Amino acid sequence: MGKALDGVRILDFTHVQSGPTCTQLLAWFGADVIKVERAGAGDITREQLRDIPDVDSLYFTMLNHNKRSVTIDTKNPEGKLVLEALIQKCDVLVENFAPGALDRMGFTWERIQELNPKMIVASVKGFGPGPYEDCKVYENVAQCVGGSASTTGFDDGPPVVTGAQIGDSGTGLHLALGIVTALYQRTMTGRGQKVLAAMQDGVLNLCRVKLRDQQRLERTGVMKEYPQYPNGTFGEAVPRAGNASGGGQPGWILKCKGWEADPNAYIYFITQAPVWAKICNVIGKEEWATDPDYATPAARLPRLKEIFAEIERWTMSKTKFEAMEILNGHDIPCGPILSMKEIAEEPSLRKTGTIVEVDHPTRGKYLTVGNPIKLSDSPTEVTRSPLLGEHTDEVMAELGYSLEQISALRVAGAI
Ligand code: CAO
Repeated sequence: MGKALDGVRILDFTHVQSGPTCTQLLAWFGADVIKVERAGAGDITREQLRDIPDVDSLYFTMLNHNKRSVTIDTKNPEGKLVLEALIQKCDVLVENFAPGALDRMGFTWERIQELNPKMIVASVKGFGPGPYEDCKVYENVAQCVGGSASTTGFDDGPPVVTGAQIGDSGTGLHLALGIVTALYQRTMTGRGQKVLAAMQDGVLNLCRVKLRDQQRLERTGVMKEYPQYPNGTFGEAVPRAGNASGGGQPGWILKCKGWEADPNAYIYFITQAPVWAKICNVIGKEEWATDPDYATPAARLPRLKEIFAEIERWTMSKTKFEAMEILNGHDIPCGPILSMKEIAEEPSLRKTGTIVEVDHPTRGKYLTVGNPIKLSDSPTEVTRSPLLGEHTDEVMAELGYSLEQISALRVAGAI
């Protein structure tokens, strides 16, 4: 079966996490992703957080599947010529260098346009145009400047970053959407364009509901679904809401059987209004279904702490999986807190290709997260990440270089 992006060639100038997640997705959709790396070193993540000496780290292998790797010194004059040849041959250049690095290399937007007017140039940067546009940015910086950290954690503690890589992988996802959109527009205009996904913007987009709450707070001074209500105080900015739900159906994380020993013996419980009577039945508080103090969502809001404490008395008598089964039997939305160990071992995730075992020539077998987006006409086969420079000769030959030219460029240190 063909792939959605068959025939699309990506010059992948990305490193670390944000850019590589984007080009990995494009590779999974069928694009030919040619990762350009620095000879001898490569993407810095190849050697970061290594668990096996001298072997590409899981950090690298899990972000660079289905790509080819070529090593080019893009600061070497002859290396620049090779890069020019690649620019002429590819449809999209994706990069997430520090601001200005591509220009300093000599590959400005204007120069790239001269070489290939159809080229789409897609970039991840920390910030969009403005006072911070020249700053380097990593994941947690993005979470802090995008509104996530100030709204995550508990009210009596400091801001907290989340384990979900919303700054890096989240922005990579935004960039991938920008790229396929630009490719679609190009089918009509015939022209390339610049695509920018700033990490601050990407995180803020994912924190959209918190900007909603900022405006609600300014208008009403209080947000009744927040744990600060009714006894705490609200300041000028959206406070940290602990484990409260970000939507209109109050929720909280509750202990389950075994919580004393197991840090993940918890369940997320949502007191969804349409199933309130069923919740009351399950936890043995049938009278709450009709008691005016508990029967309506509005009446429950000032009593959420008491209500969740009562529900927790019930969840503590069940394991998280028992609770999940019973509650779902009544259509009550909930979710066990799954550890990474449990997720890695979950057979249904293996079956759908969301968790995949991959074989690597120097590392052996390892687990990875496969393509989370499933296309019925473009199935994903996850293949291993490339070794550093593994495809240099192959790609050079495709660009029209002879064996002698390739040897000469290697001697010159260009590749
Ligand atoms: N040949 C020769 N030189 C190369 C090369 C190659 N193949 N590939 C890269 N380089 C050079 C670049 O030209 C740059 O040189 P100059 O500084 O002289 O212009 C240099 O390598 C380093 O690039 P960098 O500044 O991007 O790398 P860094 O490690 O200092 O910074 C990072 C890393 C991530 C902070 C920065 O790239 C950045 O802010 N990127 C944008 C935001 C982003 O994506 N952040 C997410 C990172 S994941 O948490």
